[in-house]
Amino acid sequence: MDSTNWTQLSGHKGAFVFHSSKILLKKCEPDDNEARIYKSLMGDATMNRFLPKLHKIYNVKKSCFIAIDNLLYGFDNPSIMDIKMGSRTFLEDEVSNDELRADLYEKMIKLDPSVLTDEEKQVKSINKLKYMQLREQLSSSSTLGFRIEAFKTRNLNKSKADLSLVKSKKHVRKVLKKFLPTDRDKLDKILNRLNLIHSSFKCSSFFGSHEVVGSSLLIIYDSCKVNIWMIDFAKTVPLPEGIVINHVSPWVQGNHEDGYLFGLENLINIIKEIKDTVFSV
Ligand code: I3P
Repeated sequence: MDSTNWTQLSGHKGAFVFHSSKILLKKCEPDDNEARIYKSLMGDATMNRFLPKLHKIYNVKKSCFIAIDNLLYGFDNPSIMDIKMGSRTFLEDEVSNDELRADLYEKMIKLDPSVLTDEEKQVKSINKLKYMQLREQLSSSSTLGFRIEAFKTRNLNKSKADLSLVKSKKHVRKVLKKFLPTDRDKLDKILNRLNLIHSSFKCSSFFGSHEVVGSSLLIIYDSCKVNIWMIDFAKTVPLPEGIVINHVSPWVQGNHEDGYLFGLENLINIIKEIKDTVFSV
């Protein structure tokens, strides 16, 4: 594999540099938090099998890069789906950021102008918290605890712009069905791996002490293989002292709940339903 047949489905443009066919360099933004999280998780024997391997951390001038496994290596023209986990996609710190942004207003106008207030329309800008909360409410993040960010198969290529309004369970099921493999063995492998991530996450001391925001599950399969990885930890942060979360309960300001396991349980159930309908006869 070379950089011409590598695919970045979503996330910040330019965040990746092709290092070799097996290794990618990812720029950690806005600070080196993601590098620290990868480093801790690599030492966690229950969780490290679900992440791309971290090879090295580079600090270049004021930027930090991580050299991680290219998850697409070894797949032949794979189908890929990025699922953003959790019912909350912003950090509690971001709640107090009231900077008004015209770029986010422009993105929201394209998505659904009816959700903007007259005042916001007048100033043609909104703050990031409002934008992120609207994205959660317009998609399935708020109700199901995950949203499909993007996917590609041999015949279909759906970007964030196509999927931002996929909200109801029925709609999510329909989109997942378009993406998922149709053979029983691969569907079973997907369900087994998701269940394993769920049980390991639930028992992990790392995830018992961190909130996980804006992280994704990446499902990849081709005609021979299927696998799922946890990626994107820029907004995975230690919980403040004295705070305990279950990753299932709804968020209210100050409780730090992220809804990761709530989303994972819903995802597993929907894929089970799809499998049951496909193989009901
Ligand atoms: C972006 C998405 C990114 C977020 C970015 C948003 O919205 O939520 O995760 O970056 O914020 O604009 P969308 O998916 O609708 O394009 P962070 O995760 O780094 O906050 P940004 O515009 O401040 O980069």
